Amino acid sequence: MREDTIAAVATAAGEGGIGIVRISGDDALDILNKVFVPVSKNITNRVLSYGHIKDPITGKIIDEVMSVYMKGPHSYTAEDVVEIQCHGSSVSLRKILDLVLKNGARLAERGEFTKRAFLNGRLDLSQAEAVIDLIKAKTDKTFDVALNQLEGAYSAKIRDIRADLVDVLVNLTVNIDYPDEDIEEMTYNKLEESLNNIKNKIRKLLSTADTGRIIREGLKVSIVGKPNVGKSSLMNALMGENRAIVTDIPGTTRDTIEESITIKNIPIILTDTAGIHATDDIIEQIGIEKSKESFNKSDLIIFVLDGSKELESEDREIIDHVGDRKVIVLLNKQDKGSVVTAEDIKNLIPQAIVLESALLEGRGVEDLADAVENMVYGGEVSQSENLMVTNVRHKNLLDEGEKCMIDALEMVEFRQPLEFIEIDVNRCYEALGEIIGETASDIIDKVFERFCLGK
Ligand SMILES: Nc1nc2c(ncn2[C@@H]2O[C@H](COP(=O)(O)OP(=O)(O)OP(=O)(O)O)[C@@H](O)[C@H]2O)c(=O)[nH]1
Ligand SMILES: [Mg+2]
Repeated sequence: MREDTIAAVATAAGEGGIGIVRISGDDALDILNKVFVPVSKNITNRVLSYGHIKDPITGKIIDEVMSVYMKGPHSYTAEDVVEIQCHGSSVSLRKILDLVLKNGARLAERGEFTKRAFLNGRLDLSQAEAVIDLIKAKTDKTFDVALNQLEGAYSAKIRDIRADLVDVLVNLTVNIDYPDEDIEEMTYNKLEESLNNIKNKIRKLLSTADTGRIIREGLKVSIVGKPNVGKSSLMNALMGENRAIVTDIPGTTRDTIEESITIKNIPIILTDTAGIHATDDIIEQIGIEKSKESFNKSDLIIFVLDGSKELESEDREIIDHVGDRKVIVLLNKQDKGSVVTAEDIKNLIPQAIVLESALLEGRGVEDLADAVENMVYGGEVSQSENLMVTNVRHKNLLDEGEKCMIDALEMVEFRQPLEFIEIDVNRCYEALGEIIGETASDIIDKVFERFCLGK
């Protein structure tokens, strides 16, 4: 079946040195020939050609451009692709796109170029998803992990586990269908070993999911504490600029301030909050409500205390609120003395990481950055690892696969019939297949809806 030829502006909105209109489909070259007049040579596969975009009806020149034709299947979509590089003005881009649409293309939907690359078998689903992540990456690390996924290392892991599952399935089927034949006897012990092995491989991937999510979406961090302890000073120190107002008047920050920053290559969504305490001031009250909200939504709390003074009831109230959450306690104002000790805090919040600082003198920020890094990469994941589960859809499917293996192992333990075990092994195989798009159907549309136009 002949597919429509699609077109869209592939570069970001706004002004730029150049802008690109991309066309993909069987008519791409025809359309280019209608609207493009090369100055010298004819159009050659994969060679940039200089010339003008000219309306074939009015004869009016629209822009001076470079065009390239990439014959399928060696192109982004695996179809014939044309890219027209014009001046990066929204006027030029709009006019060229209009002309291309008038001459036989239709406007591409979100992610339709990448969807075609997937449907044409050039990318699997997890690779296509990596394209969105690459485009949206804000830190080197996010980019590297996405690139690794695009290059197929991640899919290879999934395929490897699926190959193990196929081995098990084949053995199961043979034993179910020909129980009396003289073939390799599938003992329950052997089955147990294979299933355990698969379960462990899935578990290992899943152990990267927490870090993976943070790498992709950013770590939500809230700076909390009673008024005047140095929360805004910390915000400014971490940002390297005077973003928040700092004064010696308690209650300076009345509204929450949210900023995106990067600490040790980890994307962080940092919120400075209003000092939590009892107040009659209505504006401050609203601010404090927002502080509590941010507190509850964050992945990590940085709880700032004035370490040079005894703990007050306001500090204790916040301590109660912390509960068993992830928290770094910063004993600030060490230049004025250290009255509160790490031990005092540990007795009240056992899971806390306690650090000392004197933000006025710029002391303690580096230790804090190290602590955040350790927390994110803590456990089994290392900074250097670029193979991670960053996608919630993948995580859910891996969770499901793991559960199937646990259920199957339980049945093996109780020597249940092989037919029952096969159902779980099959389901696991399907769940992992959905990650790379091999059994997916309706989910595919959902995935591509998340793309931007022109990609
Ligand atoms: N001596 C000393 N003063 C500090 C230190 N850190 C911050 N301060 C001072 O403490 C005062 C309050 O700092 P902020 O950063 O505004 O405190 P805050 O927690 O944001 O206060 P609110 O917004 O009112 O809740 C300012 O005068 C800071 O200069 C420190 O390490 N030592
Ligand atoms: Mg403040």
